[in-house]
Amino acid sequence: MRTRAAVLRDYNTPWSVEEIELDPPKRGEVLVKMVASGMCHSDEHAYDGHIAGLVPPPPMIGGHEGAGIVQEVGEGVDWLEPGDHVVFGFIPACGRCPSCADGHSNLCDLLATFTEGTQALDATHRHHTLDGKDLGLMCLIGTFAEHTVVNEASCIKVDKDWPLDKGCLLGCGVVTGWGSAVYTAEVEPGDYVAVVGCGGIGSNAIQGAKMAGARVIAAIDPVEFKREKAMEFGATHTFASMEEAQAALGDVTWDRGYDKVIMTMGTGDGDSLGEGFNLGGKRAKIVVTNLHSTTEGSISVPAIMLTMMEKQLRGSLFGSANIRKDIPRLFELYLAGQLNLDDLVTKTYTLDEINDGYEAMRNGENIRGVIVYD
Ligand code: CXF
Ligand code: ZN
Repeated sequence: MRTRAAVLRDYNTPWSVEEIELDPPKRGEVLVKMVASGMCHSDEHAYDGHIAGLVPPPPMIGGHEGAGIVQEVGEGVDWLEPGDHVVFGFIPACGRCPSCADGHSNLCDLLATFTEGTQALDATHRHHTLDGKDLGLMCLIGTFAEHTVVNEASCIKVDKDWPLDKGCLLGCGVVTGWGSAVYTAEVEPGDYVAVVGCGGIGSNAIQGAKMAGARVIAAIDPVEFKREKAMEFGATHTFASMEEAQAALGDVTWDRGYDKVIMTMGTGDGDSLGEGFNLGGKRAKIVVTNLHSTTEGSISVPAIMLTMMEKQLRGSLFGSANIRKDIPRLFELYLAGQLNLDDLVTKTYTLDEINDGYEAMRNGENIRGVIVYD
């Protein structure tokens, strides 16, 4: 069939919204008509080449935070049928690999296929340009498309009454941020928490820290609008920079430092991580959720403090969460009024407006831009 998608034709060139050829689903695959897709910063990293080697090279279809309606299922898919509503997990969960079996499906072995962005079944492509070139898929899903074909391992079935234009955010940003606080940082009642970077991930780290009972949540971001939103999501203090936060450690943390520091900047870098590390106190967990460039080879951390203060540096992928447990769970928290998804969506766009959405991200105007399909 023919459909339309936003294709990255080359690094640092605007997303090309074009007709593509889409093959039918094979065994274990599903054809989905997209309803909505969040515009995460990681697609910007794919665009600018910061995570080259981790995601498919151009030409590729972007987007990894989406939800839609099943149109057709391939052979052997017996738990989904046309009409079912699904949210995609940006990391598939095969259920069979050691990580899945061990309860860490966010590290599913299918992650190894991210680099090529081919189908998990047979390492071939279902998406092609009209002149016959294969198109890789961001995170094996490619949600910047009106229709896509994905492996069933990426699908989470949700109730048909639940709003997919908000639920799409659960596929990456919301669970990643919330889980960074709740699971990776293990925020406890009374904790002093710093969240560095208050976009789509950081806003949800703040919500997670609040839900877990943090006493202080310091939101650190240079953009005033994001600091204002952070207060609405549950921050108790705001700072324009880590330097400012460092200067206020005496006032805010009795000079003890933060118990948890969660790094959720647009792009991480070694020096910033060092600054974040220094905000932590004794036994602090410093959580690295934001992506650093794949070419970065060092970080600036005073390693002596790993020993003398027992500080802990922890990485976090998808907030150490589990797509099958946490996507429905957070959707229910939203429906119960306990998690705010509505205010995460600053602006909606059509697929044709995708470059405007990313321009707004670069200008710090959006917490999340969301593409809504017809
Ligand atoms: C990233 C993780 C690395 C691959 C691309 C997606 N996470 C979420 O934004
Ligand atoms: Zn993402």
